[in-house]
Amino acid sequence: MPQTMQNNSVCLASKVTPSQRQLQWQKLEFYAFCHFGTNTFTGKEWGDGNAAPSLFNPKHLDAEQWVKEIKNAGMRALILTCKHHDGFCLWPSKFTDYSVKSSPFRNGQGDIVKEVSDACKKHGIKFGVYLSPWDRHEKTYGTGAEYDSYFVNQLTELAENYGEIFCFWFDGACGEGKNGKKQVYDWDKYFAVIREKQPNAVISICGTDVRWCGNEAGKYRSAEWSVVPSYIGDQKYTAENSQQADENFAKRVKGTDEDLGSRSAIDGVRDFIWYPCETDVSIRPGWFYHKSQDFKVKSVKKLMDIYYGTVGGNSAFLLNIPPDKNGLISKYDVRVLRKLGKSLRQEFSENLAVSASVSASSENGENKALNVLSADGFWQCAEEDVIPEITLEFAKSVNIDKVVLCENIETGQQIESFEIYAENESGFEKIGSGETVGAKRICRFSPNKTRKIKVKITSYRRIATLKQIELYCKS
Ligand code: FUL
Repeated sequence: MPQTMQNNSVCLASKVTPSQRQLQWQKLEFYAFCHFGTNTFTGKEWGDGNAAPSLFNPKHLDAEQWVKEIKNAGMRALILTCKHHDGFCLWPSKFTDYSVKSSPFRNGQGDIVKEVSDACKKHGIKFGVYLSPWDRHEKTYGTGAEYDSYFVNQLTELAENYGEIFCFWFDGACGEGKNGKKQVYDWDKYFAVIREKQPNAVISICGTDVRWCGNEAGKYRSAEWSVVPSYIGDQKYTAENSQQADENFAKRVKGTDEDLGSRSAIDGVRDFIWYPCETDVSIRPGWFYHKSQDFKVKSVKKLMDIYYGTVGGNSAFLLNIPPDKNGLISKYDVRVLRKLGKSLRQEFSENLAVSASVSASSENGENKALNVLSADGFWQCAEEDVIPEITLEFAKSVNIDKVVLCENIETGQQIESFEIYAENESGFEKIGSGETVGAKRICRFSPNKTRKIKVKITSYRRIATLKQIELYCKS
C-alpha cells in the first residue's frame, strides 16, 4: 500500500468493484442509439402523444442496413427507442393501441423491435431497449400503481419476446413541469422484472449499473471515475439533472459535476458504488431525424475526438444515429459512419506491443509484468512500490503514436496519475500523462521512433494494476 493512502474515504473507494454484468458491458465500449418513432414523421423532438399512428409509415425500413452500417463503423451494440416520451410503441404491445399495429407500416402487421433485434442477432451485435418511463399518451400515466403495471407489462413483453437484451435504458427526462402529471415510478418493481427475465442486462441511466455522463453534447471528463459516492446512483438525482423542457438541451455542456471521484471530491464520503460512465450524443443536432439537419451531421474529426475522450477516457460512447422517414440511415450519416469505421481501423490496425519484452520495477506473485501483453491476467506491483514502472522494450525501434492502458478493474479503479516516456538518443522523454485509467485510457501524441516505452504510475490508491498495454501507430 502506498504512503499516499492517508484518507479513509480513499481506502473505502478503492475496495469497490464492478458486477459481472458491468464487466461484460464495459467491453462493448462503443455502440449505437437509434431514435425512431412518430417524431421522425412530425419533425418534433418531443412528441406530445397525439400524433396519429397513420403518420407512421417507413416504407423502406431495412433494419439490416442500420446494423451493417453501425457494425462497420466499429460499434458493438444498438439501443432502439422502443417507446419515446410520446408513448408510441415500435412493437405491437398488447397493452395499448398506440403502436405500429395501428399504423400503415407493413399493414399494421409490423414489429420494428423484432426486425431490429433479429438484424442485430444475425450480424453479431448486441441489442438494447430504450423504454421511456415518461409517457405523454398513456392515460394511466400519473396514477401511480396503475401506470407502474402498464410499464411492467411493457417491460415484460420486451424482456420475454426479443431474445437477449444487453441493456435497458431509462431516460431521466420529464417535461411535466409544475402543474403536469406526477408519476412516482416504482423503480424497484421495474428492476425486479429485468433481473428476473434478463439477468445479464445492465440497467442504465435511471438504473443501477451504468451512469449518465451528465450532458448530451459529447463533453467528457479529463478524469473519469467509475467509483463514485452512492447518492449519484439515486434515480432522483439523475432525473433532476435530466432534460425538463423541449429546448436545445443537447447543446448544454454543463451537466453533473466535473469531478465525481478524485480525493477531494470524495473526502468524507463513506458509501460508494461502482457506477461507470456512458456518454450519449447524437450524430446530428437532434435525437430524431430531421431533413433540415442533413448538412449538420458531425464530422469524423469531431466523432474521433469524442471516441478518444470517452472510450479512451473510461467511459462508454453511445452514438445516436437516427433513421429517416424511409426507415433507413440516410446517406449523409452513412458517409460519415463509413469514414469513421475506416479511421478507427487505421488508427488501431496493429497492436505493436505484442512483440516487446517487458520488465517492471516490481511484481506481486503471479501477477507478472508480462501479463500486460495478453488478455489473460494482469500486472500488479509489490505493495511497497510507491511509484511503480513498467517498460516495454523492442529489438528494433518502432514508430508509436498511441498508448492504450487498461487497469484490471475487477480489483477496482486505483490509478490516480501516470506518465508515459519514450526513449530517444538523449534518454527518456515524457510523451504523455494523465490522471485516471480505469477500463481504458488512450494517450495520443505525434509519432515517436523508439525502442522503449515506459509507464510510470505516479499515484494510486490501494494496489496498482495494469491489465493491458497496447501500442499503435496510424497505418
Ligand atoms: C433525453 C430525451 O429527452 C431526448 O429526447 C433523448 O431521448 C435523449 C437520449 O434523452 O433525456
